[in-house]
Amino acid sequence: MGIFSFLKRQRDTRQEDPAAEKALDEKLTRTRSTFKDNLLGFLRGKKPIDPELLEELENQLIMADVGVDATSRIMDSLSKTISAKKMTDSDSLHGALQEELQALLQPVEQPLVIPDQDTPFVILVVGVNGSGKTTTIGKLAKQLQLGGKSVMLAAGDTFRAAAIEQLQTWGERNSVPVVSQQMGSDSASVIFDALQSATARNIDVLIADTAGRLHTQAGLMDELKKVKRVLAKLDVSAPHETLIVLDGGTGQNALSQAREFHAAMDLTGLVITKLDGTAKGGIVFAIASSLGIPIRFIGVGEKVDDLEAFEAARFVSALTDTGTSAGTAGGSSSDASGDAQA
Ligand SMILES: Nc1nc2c(ncn2[C@@H]2O[C@H](COP(=O)(O)OP(=O)(O)OP(=O)(O)O)[C@@H](O)[C@H]2O)c(=O)[nH]1
Ligand SMILES: [Mg+2]
Repeated sequence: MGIFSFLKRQRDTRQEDPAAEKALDEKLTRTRSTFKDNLLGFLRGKKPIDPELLEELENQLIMADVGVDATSRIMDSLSKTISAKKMTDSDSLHGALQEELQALLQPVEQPLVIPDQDTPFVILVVGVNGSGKTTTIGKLAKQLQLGGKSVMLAAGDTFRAAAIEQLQTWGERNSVPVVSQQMGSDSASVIFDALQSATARNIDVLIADTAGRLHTQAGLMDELKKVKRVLAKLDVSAPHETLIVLDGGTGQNALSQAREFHAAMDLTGLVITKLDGTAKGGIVFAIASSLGIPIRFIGVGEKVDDLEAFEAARFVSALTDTGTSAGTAGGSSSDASGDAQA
């Protein structure tokens, strides 16, 4: 993409979507207040920047779930900015911190772009129990359709009848076909059939649900690897996206889940859900810093529209803007595109 279209898109998003920006802000309210009150509250007032203050900031970042790795990166960079800009009081740290947070997230802001191709683009959705996989699939199906794509769902969670029904309900809600077999059937075979059917019907995107599992359950992880192998028999490039759905409320646990699933499945994207809840929000930074896997979307509620393409600047300002700060996070570079599903 050329610099002009980049700048144009940036401008379009900023100018035309204040309502969307406000909505994200509101949905993240609880996460936002946890993050802000605990982390940023103590920066208020003109305290001198001294080693104690920096140590306290470091502690606050760790307590906000940002993690040791990301925290040390942020603190190193912040220290350099403090000396370069000769900053002296804590008020001025707010904007500098916003910039650091955004810089950390920018590399993982890589929207999911579905290319035009002759065969279905296959998205395999994985993760632990209850992280929000099936709900995210329902939301994503709607977004993709709005982006002009035809969608089919595969009920690859064959463990529980309720799981199949849940996906069927999302299918009905969005008027998209759902391929399923009865409970207890082989997950890989359901997804294989679905890809055959999607190919025959010229479907643009096939999204496959899978049962929640722990990375420690070796048999179940093998089952996921089998899904990949079986898909490759029909299309060597499938799945085109292996998406893990992580519950943002589970803190550092989400990070280790992502790491383990990545080792087994070569993840290509992440969705972090439940950021409308009491999640501390910092986990997003920890994951970005430690794994570098693109964050495609964030989940900010249970409704069909509560899925947002991940945008670093918007996320940081939603989390940290105080309304009075001169922080710059909302205004600098962001490939804030509306084509998450273009
Ligand atoms: N508040 C909130 N709730 C969510 C979000 N995403 C999913 N949920 C809820 O989390 C619960 C679990 O969601 P599911 O989509 O069933 O999770 P799953 O990963 O498919 O679960 P299993 O199939 O059991 O592994 C449901 O009650 C969802 O409504 C979100 O972004 N915010
Ligand atoms: Mg499910």
